Amino acid sequence: SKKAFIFDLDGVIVDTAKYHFLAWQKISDSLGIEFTPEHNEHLKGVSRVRSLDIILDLGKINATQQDKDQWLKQKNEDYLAYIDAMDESEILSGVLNILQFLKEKEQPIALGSASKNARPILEKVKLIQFFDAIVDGNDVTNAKPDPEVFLQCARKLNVKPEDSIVFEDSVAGVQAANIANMTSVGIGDAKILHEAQYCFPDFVHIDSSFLETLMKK
Ligand code: B16
Ligand code: MG
Repeated sequence: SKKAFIFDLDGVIVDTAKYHFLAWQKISDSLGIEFTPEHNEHLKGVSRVRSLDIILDLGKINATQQDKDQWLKQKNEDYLAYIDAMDESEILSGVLNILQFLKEKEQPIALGSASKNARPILEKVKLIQFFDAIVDGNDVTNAKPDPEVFLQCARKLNVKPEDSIVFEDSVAGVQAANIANMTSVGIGDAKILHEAQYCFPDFVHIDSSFLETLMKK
C-alpha cells in the first residue's frame, strides 16, 4: 500500500545549520553577544523569530520590535547569500538514493520544514522535482513539536497519519511525528533522538529492505 514519506530539510536533506550559524553570528557579533556552535544546536528546527529571541536572551538584550525586524531582515539577507551559492554537492549522503528508490516504488514524498526558504533551497540542490507536496514555514502557524506541519503533509498527499513516515534530525521534530501518530525515523545521534521509533546516523545506513518493511506495515 502507499505510505507517505515525509522529510525534514535542515539536517536531513542538507546541512544548512552552518549557514544559519554564520548569519546569526554576524548579528550577535554586532550586538556583542557571544554565540557559539553549541548555542546554535538549540536553534535547529526552531523558527527564525524564536531563534532571534533565544539569541537576545543570551545577551540579556531587550529590543524594540523595530530593531528585531531589522535584525531578522539582515539575518535572512545574509543567509540567502549563502543559499545562493549552494549546489547538488551539498545534498547529504544517501539522500538521493532514497528519493530515487521511493520514486521508483511510486511512494508519495513530502517536505515538512520550519524554514521559509525551503523551496529555493530544494531548487538550488535540484531536488524539488521529487516532492509531491511541500509544507514549510510559510504554511504553518504552530512550530514543531506541534504536529501541524506533518499533518498538513499527510493531508496534501491524501495519506492517513498512521501510514506516514517522518525523517527528522531534531528532538522537537521527532516529538511532532510521534504526536501526529506517524512512524518517526531519527537521523542523527540515537542518544539525543531516543524518542524516535527508529534511528540511523545517516541515510547511508538505511537500506532498501528497511524501506520495504515500512511500506508493508
Ligand atoms: P528560515 P528545518 C529550520 O529548518 C532550521 O532547522 C532552523 O534552524 C531555522 O531557524 C528554521 O528552519 C527557519 O528557517 O529562517 O529559513 O525560515 O530543520 O525545519 O528544515
Ligand atoms: Mg531539521
